[in-house]
Amino acid sequence: MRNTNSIINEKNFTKADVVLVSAAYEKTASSRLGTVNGPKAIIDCLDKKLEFFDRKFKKETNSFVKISHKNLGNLNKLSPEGALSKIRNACKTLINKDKFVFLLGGEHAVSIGYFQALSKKYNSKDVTILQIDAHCDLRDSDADYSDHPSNLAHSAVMRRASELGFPIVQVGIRTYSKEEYAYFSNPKNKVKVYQWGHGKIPTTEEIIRNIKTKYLYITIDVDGFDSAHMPGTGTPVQGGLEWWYGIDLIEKAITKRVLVGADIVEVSPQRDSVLTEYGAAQLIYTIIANKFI
Ligand SMILES: [Mn+2]
Repeated sequence: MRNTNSIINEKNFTKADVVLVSAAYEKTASSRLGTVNGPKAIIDCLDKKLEFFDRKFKKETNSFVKISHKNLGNLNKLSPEGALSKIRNACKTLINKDKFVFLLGGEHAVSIGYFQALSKKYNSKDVTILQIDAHCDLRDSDADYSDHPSNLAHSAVMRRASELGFPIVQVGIRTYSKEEYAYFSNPKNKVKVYQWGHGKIPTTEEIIRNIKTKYLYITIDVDGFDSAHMPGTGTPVQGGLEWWYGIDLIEKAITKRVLVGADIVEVSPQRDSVLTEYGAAQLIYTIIANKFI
């Protein structure tokens, strides 16, 4: 049934163009908690609070894209392996039906499940992951700071992606460990890092030129953006992407490459500010508009 009063306008997944998959999962977060509440806060904003009209395309995106929502429930009750297998299976089923899956976290670890599903449908070497993030997330595990080390930790998510064979382009990076530095400095690993606060900020065109594949996946850790825009997140770092720079980068990337999947993670709703969930919802709606226009 269509509901034109909401951006989430299609109840039936099988009829949808886009399926938003909520993955409320937070097991390995390293400082402030709360990302388990991210998906619901984002969905609430998408449901009733955003303007439908896209001022770039002069159209209401929800009048020509069918958008559905699948909630995987509270994944914190499961083991990390169990939670990731649930995410992987949900993504796999939907992408095999040619649905565009937009995964909502949760901590960044949720993306591993999606990457695993994606690597079964595409040759990973043909899909560049464009990562907006303050952190590289290239650790082999979180053993250097956790009492319960895991190689499925949020700080290891891009290392797992790299091992699956995906080329990676990281944007907004402003902190990393010695181990991560060694990993991305090795050209064999195919990780291109654009740092903020360390030399000149690149043009968006330069970043797009370094996406060498036809296919593109976008993973947005909201802490990649400046904390003025995205204050509600688990591991904030000052001085991130300016809002319109981020939008320009995303829009250009989708125009020049074929977007096959996306996720947005690490939204940790704050008591006194709804800025982060509004921003995340707007990014999702903008990505869908640019993909389906
Ligand atoms: Mn991060």
